[in-house]
Amino acid sequence: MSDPKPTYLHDYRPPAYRVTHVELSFELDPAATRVKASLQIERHPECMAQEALVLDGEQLTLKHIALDGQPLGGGDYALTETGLTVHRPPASFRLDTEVEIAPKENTALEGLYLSNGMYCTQCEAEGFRRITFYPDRPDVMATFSTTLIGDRASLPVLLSNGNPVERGELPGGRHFVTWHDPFPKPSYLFALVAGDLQKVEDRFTTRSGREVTLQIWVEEENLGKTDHAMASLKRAMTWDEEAYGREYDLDLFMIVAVNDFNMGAMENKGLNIFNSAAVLTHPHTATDAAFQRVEGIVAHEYFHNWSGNRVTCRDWFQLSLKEGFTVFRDQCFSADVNSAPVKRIEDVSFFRTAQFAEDAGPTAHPVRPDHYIEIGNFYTLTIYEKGAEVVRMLSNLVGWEAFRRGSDLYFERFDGQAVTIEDFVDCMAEASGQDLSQFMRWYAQAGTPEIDAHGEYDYANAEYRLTLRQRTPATPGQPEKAPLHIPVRMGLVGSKTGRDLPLTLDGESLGSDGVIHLREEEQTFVFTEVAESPVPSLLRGFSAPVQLRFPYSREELAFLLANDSDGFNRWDAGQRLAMLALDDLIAAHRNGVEKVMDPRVVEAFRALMAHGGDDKAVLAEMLTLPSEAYVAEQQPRVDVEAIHAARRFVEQSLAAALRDDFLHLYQDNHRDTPYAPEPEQIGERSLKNVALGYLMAIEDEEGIELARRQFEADHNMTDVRQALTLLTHSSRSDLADPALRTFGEKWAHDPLVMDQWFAVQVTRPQPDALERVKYLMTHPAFSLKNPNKVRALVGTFANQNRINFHRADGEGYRLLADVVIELNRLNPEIAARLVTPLTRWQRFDEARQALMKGELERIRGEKLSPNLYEVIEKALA
Ligand code: B3K
Ligand code: ZN
Repeated sequence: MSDPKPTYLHDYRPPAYRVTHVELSFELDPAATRVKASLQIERHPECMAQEALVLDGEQLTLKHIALDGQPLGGGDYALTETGLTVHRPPASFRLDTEVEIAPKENTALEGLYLSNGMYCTQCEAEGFRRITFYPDRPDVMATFSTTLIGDRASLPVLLSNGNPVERGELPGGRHFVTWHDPFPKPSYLFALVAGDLQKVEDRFTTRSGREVTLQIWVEEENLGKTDHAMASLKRAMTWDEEAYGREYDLDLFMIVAVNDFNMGAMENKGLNIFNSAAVLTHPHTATDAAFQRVEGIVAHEYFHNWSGNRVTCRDWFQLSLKEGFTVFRDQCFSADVNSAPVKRIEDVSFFRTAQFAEDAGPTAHPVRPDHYIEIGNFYTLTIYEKGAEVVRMLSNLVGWEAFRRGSDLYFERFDGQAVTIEDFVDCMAEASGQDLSQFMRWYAQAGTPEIDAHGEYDYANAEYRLTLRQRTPATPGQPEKAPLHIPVRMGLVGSKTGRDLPLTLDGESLGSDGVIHLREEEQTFVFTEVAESPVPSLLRGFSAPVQLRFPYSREELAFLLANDSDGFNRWDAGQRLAMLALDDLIAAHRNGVEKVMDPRVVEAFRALMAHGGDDKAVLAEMLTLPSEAYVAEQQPRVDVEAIHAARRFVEQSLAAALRDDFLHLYQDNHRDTPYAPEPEQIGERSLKNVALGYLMAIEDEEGIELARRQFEADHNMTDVRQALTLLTHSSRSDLADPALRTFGEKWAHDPLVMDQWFAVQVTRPQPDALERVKYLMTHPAFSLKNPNKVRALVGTFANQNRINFHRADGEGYRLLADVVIELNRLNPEIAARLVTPLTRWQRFDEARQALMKGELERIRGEKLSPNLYEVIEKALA
């Protein structure tokens, strides 16, 4: 086969033929499922009569084809590797096809496949073409009627989109159910599930009075793990009515949990399919973080019913239209129902680590890419998270009320249509009366903009002059960048009072917390009537997804950490202060000089613990040092060992200096009240577990005893997992081994808990971690065919155990490449994702660069899937 070819945005043409209605029937069989499709097709009025009908289709065996009931002869159509062409069809007609597919051979988990004996589908983005011949593109929207036929005993439950309209018995112990979905939808939202499942049911009444039945379908042993997802769903339904005026539109909403799934979940109309890890929770099996993740994902998929399903994307270049907007919606939801500052801190800290790295690497792309080889490679942090930051900026620029009007207009104007990012932004411009043309560059330019800021206080004139200079570094294919419209939310904190000073700019009052707009390459903002010399607090709440540099002194950072009225910036000041200390230590390590801890960091931490405010979850974040990955992101060239040693040194120095404070913090926040995934409890647990982490960093005897007791008390998974992690990561095998054994035996039956058992072990800083990964890959609970297992064991090792993955002998790289090569055959989407750490080779020293590139070349020597081909070519370009 020749090299896969890119698809370009500028080549977009509307479809020549539309499908208005689809009738599908499935005779389910693991090796030979029969799919009959009856498509009602119409030629676009502006298309020429000679235009052929081109349908997508992959890995399908055609058994029958007829047009308006007449079987087609060999000269009437042509079959290729990628589809089927019907020559000279009439302007309006019915096309019937019958194909055979083999779900049990499907290890890519795209299209129709089997997971634990249960049939399920994943069609986004281009999986439907592995089910039947179809114009598999999102701008073709049709109503669907689907009949599922299967063995009654082994497949008692048969589900698809919409509402069930008919069911009955068939000869040979089989039965059928027919579903009808009245809402026209693109093929990527099609779904079916068939298996031996049980349901948990609840009800929701929408505010206009529609009674909706809510069902969560799981395997029997998981029946006790659905409460939180159900409660989250109802909260999300209420929230979308209140925040966006959006109601649910069918009588039935179903969620199904499956074990083998490439992503977190999928928003199929009326039938959301979830990775079991994104829906099942129980206090004894899931951590607080997992509870919150489930809540966020349930909400995200539900919100797609409007932002994605009712109004969908014209083509896959517009992916962020639905994903960026929906992530923004789920972030706001989670902020509203939990601690808002913590949600923002968590999101930004993840974003600045992972999305910044993507933007700085060889696969950098804009929020709206202009070409792709494999769209499956574009479900990225840039499309999702940066897309959400762009929508957040829009909402801040126009203000919430205009944003809401713009969103109402968007849903009303485009309901039932497949549209573009311009359509969305135009609604916002129309509703607000603002000119958003420069803002559109955010969608077109890749790379993280950098802002260099500096300020001067003019005592005599009571003026503060703030100069901001923006620059976006070149990214692959985009050497030149134009200036962006960057909203910078800020305050000037009086250095004597510690209070926000009133902001007056060009004679206009901005209040004490205002937004300035950087549009030029360089701009100076002169604030007048500034009564005392200020410390600027810039980019409050991370008001734009940029890297902002300001030459703060450590004293100024400690001052902001103590005084900033913006919770997010207080946290950020602490991170910056810790970063400065880490920088010194990294240099000391490199130069072989003795390491000395900066006493200002110790004092700042002491002050935080003494009076750090009432939000315990925020305090826990403030007491958490930047991760090795984040520190690496801030270095011009990553020095793996120095970063690890420096961070460890800071952690241990803080623990030694503040040992009693950490001990008290632990004791004050340790509870044995029954577990609830509620903000207050979560905050207490976070704080206590951060404190325990410090005590264990110096293997304090009392700390060890607390960790042991916390593990043995077995009160909830958050506490157990943290204790297990700390014991496993300690230098003492007499602590690690018994705990791992107890945990592994106790949970051998629960795949989601075993994933955690894997992750805990492969993040060990000890030098045996790599051998452990290899050993665990032979464990009966591991399987390369299950994406959760691959992520828990190999993904966690490569992304979170930096010191061992980047071993100087290159064994970590070799291991990852071996797994990627195997997955290239089994599951290309997962293979292309997993290889990411190797693509970042430019960031490391020459010896590591050579080793990483060597492994990429070795992968390139294989017969590659388009997914991996695209990533490897970019990485080696
Ligand atoms: N829309 C799905 C993503 C599916 C991607 C598959 N290649 C999940 C989500 O964003 O909600
Ligand atoms: Zn989504």
